[in-house]
Amino acid sequence: MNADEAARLIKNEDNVGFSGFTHAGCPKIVPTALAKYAEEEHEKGNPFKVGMFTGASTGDMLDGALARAHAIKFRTPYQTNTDLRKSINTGEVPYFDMHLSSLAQELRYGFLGGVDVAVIEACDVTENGEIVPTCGVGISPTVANLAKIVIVELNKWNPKEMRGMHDIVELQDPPLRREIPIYSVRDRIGKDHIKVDPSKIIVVESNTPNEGGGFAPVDEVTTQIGNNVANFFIKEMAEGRMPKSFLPIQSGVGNIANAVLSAMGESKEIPDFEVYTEVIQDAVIDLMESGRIKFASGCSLTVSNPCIEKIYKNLDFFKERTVLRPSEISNNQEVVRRLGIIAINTALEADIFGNINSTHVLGTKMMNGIGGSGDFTRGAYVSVFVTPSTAKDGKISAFVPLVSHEDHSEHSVKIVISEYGVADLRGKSPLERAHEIIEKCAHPDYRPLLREYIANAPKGQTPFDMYNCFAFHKAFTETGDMRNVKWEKK
Ligand code: 0RQ
Repeated sequence: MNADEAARLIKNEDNVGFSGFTHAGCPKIVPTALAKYAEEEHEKGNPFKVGMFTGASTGDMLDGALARAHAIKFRTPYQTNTDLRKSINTGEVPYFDMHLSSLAQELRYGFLGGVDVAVIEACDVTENGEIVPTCGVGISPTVANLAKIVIVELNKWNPKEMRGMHDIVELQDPPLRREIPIYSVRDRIGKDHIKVDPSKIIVVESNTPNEGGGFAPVDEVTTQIGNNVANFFIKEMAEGRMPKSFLPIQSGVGNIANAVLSAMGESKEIPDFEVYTEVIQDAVIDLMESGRIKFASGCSLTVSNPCIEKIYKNLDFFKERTVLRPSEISNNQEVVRRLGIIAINTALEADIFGNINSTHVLGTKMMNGIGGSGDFTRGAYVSVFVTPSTAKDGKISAFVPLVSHEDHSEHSVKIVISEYGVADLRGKSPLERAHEIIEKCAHPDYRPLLREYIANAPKGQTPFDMYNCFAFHKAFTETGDMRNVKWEKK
């Protein structure tokens, strides 16, 4: 079929599962055609909206196009698209933020309604129903199995020789679930394709480039954060808290995470290492080429277009060193805890006790979502959160008396790192943690204010002043700068 015909198989109110993870591996021409179809229906006065299940965020041709067409009934899990974010924050699109590893099983459990149609980008599809994904896997095996119709967007921009890079498996559900037999980053436990009943497959051919943008260049602050992370791990090894052979790394998404990985790769004292993560970003590929990263297991190749073109030109080299898994495996807590993953994720905001807000600006507006950060943080050998000490030219402190939204609690967060230093929260009481974060990580402009908050708060296990815990946020909302904080007297 062509994309327009295939899009018309999707009905108003259907739930649609899409392939991919970030922009990597997402279908493009069928969602674009679906958005056009929705607009045509709206012009005729007909309702047309679909529920959307994805692996993580997607490209603009999917999330962006459907948001602009006002065609989204419901959306889960992670997202990063500007237009979709606007629709969520105006209240137009109901959005359910959840841990990425849980979505596949919750779809199978029936917690989120059925999956009517799956749209899967593939580099190959066979007559007997074998579908080979492209550079992102996400929830594809599950939505392909659950859906009544599977639209395969066969995108020739991706070489079919990618076959062999994936390790596709779906978990058995309780009470029959067994252990996941991954004992090292390199272990493969599944097939090189997704298998579905061929009678439900529709193929749409395409030749459409990826939507992979680049990263912000590394600046002084991100370089310093990266160096602080690398130095922290060097010290951990020297003091015997980290095996000398090192442990596999998970690193989050975005500019800071990319810069942190580069810094770790450049450090001469950190041995060559492996990556067990969800998104494999450009820095991993560069370090693989230089030999610093020996192997990467992930859910997607979330790389810039020049980088994916480089991978496709040298596929044999990268296939030997990379495996792409479904998100329920790449982010699985059982495997994370067994392998002893070092989890490094980025916070939007942290409080002085070590609670982390990864998702909500000023407690209200959704940024991206929790993504896989919770999947890795809770089970990690050591969980690290990194953040610049301030945002918006110093007007926002990343370190506040109380987070305005909580994604990761003080119980899961071990280390916090800014450009100023490293706060080690392990084994410390809330008050000790507060002093550690204020003196090591907060920006010097904000340190006296945070000390004042602690000094004036009621004493107890956790110094918590209900009259002033959001005074920084109030100052920013009223004056545009958290430094203008005024404490409320009681
Ligand atoms: O705004 O874009 O207007 O300049 O937030 O911040 O510093 O560029 O950082 O690109 O690394 O993203 C937490 C969003 C960081 C990301 C977050 C503003 C800041 C800037 C972006 P501008 P940076 P990054 C696996 C792991 C959650 C999920 C996760 C994220 C913009 O890392 O989504 O960890 N993490 N997944 O100015 C208001 C604050 C702010 C603030 C920063 N306190 N208040 N604005 N900003 N701090 C990935 C997957 O699951 C797929």
